[in-house]
Amino acid sequence: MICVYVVNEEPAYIGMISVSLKTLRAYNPNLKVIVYFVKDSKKDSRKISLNSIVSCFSTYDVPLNFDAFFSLCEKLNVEIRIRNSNLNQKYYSLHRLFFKEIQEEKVLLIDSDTFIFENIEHFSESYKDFEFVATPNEYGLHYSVPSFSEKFKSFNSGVVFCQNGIFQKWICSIEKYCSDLYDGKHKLSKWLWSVSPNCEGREELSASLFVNDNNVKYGYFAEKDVQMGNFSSNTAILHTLTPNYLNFLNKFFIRNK
Ligand SMILES: [Mn+2]
Repeated sequence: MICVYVVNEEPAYIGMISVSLKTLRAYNPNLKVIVYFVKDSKKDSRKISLNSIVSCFSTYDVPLNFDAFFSLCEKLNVEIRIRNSNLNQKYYSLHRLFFKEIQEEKVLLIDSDTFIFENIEHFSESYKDFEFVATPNEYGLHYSVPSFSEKFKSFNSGVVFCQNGIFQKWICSIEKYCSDLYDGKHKLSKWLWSVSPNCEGREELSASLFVNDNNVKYGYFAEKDVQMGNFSSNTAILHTLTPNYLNFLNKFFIRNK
């Protein structure tokens, strides 16, 4: 199993991914990790909570630019692949399209707004019966998505384990789903615009649509492995969701430095 991340030139994201990689390496010395560093002049950053995150990092020794980040990756034995973005995209997460190049069979995708607390190499064994594994998404909890069955809880796509060629197929499906949802060409477009400001969450919804439309063998992460948004008990990976990031940074990282 390999771990993959993607980041752009936004200092807040560079800081967040640096913290995530430090925590990952602390418990996973042998895992292969690849980061796609996308040069996009910060074009595709989401415009939330980023300034306060940067000012918090700048008082600590957290990389906020490429040179400092590159040194950290060398130290942590993390491979960086630099790519230039010429995609006509409306959403940061579409930088994930560069993951098309990933050939490995078992892949764990990790967002930058995460903390890792344990060794995670057992994921490939624990989830060997599934092709796509993630945590349930927020709007899967608050709204039922029209056209999904009751028992299908839609996914958050911040931490995703894939195998069986599903990672590549999923990545290749993202762009069309996202642009169709945004442009009103998908049957769920109207619904998503009605429950989510600026049609946000289309990247997560596209993951759920991909799994649902292609009969992918899906599962959900156990709470001991991945938790999202809330931290209720011990877990290997906490996906904070960016607006909550600073609370957890103070709780888990800065305090214990
Ligand atoms: Mn996230």
